[in-house]
Amino acid sequence: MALQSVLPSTLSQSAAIDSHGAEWRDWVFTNVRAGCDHADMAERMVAAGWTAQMAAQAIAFAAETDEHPGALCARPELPVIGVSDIKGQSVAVTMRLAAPAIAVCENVFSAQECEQLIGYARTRGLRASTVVDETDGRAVAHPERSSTGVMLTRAETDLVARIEGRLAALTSWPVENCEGLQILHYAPGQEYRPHFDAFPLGKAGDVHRAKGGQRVNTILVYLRSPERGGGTVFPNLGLTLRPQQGAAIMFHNVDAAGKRANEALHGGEAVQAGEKIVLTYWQREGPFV
Ligand code: PD2
Ligand code: ZN
Repeated sequence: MALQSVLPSTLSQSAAIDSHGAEWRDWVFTNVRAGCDHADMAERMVAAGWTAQMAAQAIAFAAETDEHPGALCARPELPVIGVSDIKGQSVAVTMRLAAPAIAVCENVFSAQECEQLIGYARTRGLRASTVVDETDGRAVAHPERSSTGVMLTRAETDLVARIEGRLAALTSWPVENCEGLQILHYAPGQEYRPHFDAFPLGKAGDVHRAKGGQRVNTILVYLRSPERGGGTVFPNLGLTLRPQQGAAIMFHNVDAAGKRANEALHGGEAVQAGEKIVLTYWQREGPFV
């Protein structure tokens, strides 16, 4: 009996992504990670000679796997130990970890800037915080996150634009690749249990990664320190950092291959006395629109 030409339809997804060579494999991974529309990608691939089925399999594989062999994921370069002038502010980097990259920076904001941001956030109104549902990607209220907060838009005021410009200068990462500043308030008993800021790969994260790709780096700046509790914890590193007004901690959420870093699991411990107000800033792989 003659052999039937069934090879393309029976190739596994991982074979499909390798079927047109390394350059195409990297192209598929890079565009999926950057949040490009899958239908647009498939159209481009078919125009270049892929079958629609192979293109769909290759795209599905890149979207579902944690691995991106051989490709590097761009991440902000965190500052080195020492004191530097960052747009007129004398910032001291007092702690650095190599992997995942973590930096603690003091005096990123002045006390006056912290209070001005708090005042502005209050005029905007604080609402119950949400989390990204790991199965369908929706933003939902969750007992693991009991703070209230507000999300600002980029350059919403002169102060906000100045702050964004300073965080960009500190990490050499463009403001265009960043979400708006988020300001969170924690009263006694409120917390944010350990979680990842990087979006899940695959379907649940698609809608979020479609706008600018992965959250490659997180910056937290403490605007008001609680009297007790409220530390930022990294359970997989056995590390807890104390909130200190005007200080920032920043950390990579993904490794060099774009895979979610287990060590980047982090949380905000329950405040025991006083109030904690913190600013969160997420830096994406590409332009965030
Ligand atoms: O508010 C915090 O301490 C905190 C800790 C961990 C906030 C976030 N993550 C966040 O907003 O992702
Ligand atoms: Zn977080």
